[in-house]
Amino acid sequence: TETQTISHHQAPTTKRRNGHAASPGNGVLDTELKAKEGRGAKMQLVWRNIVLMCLLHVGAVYGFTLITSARALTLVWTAVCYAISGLGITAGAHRLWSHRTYKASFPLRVFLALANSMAFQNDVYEWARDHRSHHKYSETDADPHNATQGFFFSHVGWLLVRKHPEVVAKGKKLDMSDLEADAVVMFQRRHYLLSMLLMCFLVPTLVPWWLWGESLEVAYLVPGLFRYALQLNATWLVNSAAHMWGNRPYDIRINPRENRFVSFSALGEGFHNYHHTFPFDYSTSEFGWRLNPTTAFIDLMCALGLASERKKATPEMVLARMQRTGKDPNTGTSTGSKS
Ligand code: ST9
Ligand code: ZN
Ligand code: ZN
Repeated sequence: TETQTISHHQAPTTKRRNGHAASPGNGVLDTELKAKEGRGAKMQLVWRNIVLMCLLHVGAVYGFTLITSARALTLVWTAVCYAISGLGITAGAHRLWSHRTYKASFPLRVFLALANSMAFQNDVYEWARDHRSHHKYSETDADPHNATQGFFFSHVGWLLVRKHPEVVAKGKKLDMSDLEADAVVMFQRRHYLLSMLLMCFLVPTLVPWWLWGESLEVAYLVPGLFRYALQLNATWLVNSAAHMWGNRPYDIRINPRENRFVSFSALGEGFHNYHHTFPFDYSTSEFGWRLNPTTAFIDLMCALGLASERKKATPEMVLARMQRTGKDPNTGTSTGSKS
């Protein structure tokens, strides 16, 4: 069998929400917390995912050591693949399909769906369903990558275990009818396996091999596996690091934070306190193109007539919100530390 049951609270990295380290022997505390958190306290490991994720990262580290033997054009191609697949997540699955922050024409949606398959982060429909759950039920059991369960769980652990029943139960209440009505999204979902294999592995490998005679080994391991793993980790840092480290100028009551390092590696998606406060804003930040190539891309698409109707929080709205929720009511200061 590919799954195994472990006691959730005995996971080595688990820390209590209230700051106490997990103490498996303490029956009273355990029962109390289980009742409070509504957990059956079981997590089911999915061994297939654990093995594949380990193999991917071993391959990616080996790919990293091959960078010095790659042709210059292969390195440029690796960056191009990173940018295209990144936009498939940021401009596509995230800002367009999860949050509807702007409108995209048919050709742009086709490009974004292909770019999204290149990122291999599940199909757009599934990604958006999990992401809407993440915003609506943020940091509860119904949040697929609930950051109160620790760095590892919110980073990658959630992809290695069965989902908490609350994710499925509460997720069923989400309205997904807009995506069900989008032919591009449903086509990508139907043909996901094929489009993912083609875009995430075959195209990145075959282009450098055919066009400039790169070795198949380097072509598969550098723009293929290394680029894929790097981009997965950049994305996951939004769920882990940007829910733990950084300032909270817009809403001090929530955990998501402004993290410049994450913004840089995730094409502009690290302004996470702003984003959770104004999820409808197409720019996910008040600072325009600063550390935010995704916003520049959407603006370019609008200039070309391929996108329209960008939604944006006004400066007045942002200021009013900062004054209302951005400061500690007791000290009157904005802080980056965990409350
Ligand atoms: C990956 C995704 O990496 C990363 C997402 C990150 C999100 C970041 C967001 C941050 C903001 C944006 C920043 C972008 C930055 C980009 C930078 C780029 C440079 N609601 O899942 P199943 C139901 S993927 C409602 O199988 P299990 C539903 O009926 C990596 N219902 O549950 C579903 O059936 P169906 C590669 C829901 O068995 C059924 O339950 N992929 C919901 O517990 C079963 O669902 C992988 O590694 C919901 N939310 O399995 C694969 N969820 O779909 C990982 C579920 O038919 N996934 N239902 O309708 C899996 O193998 C499995 O999902 C599992 C759980 C083992 C994790
Ligand atoms: Zn978040
Ligand atoms: Zn979001």
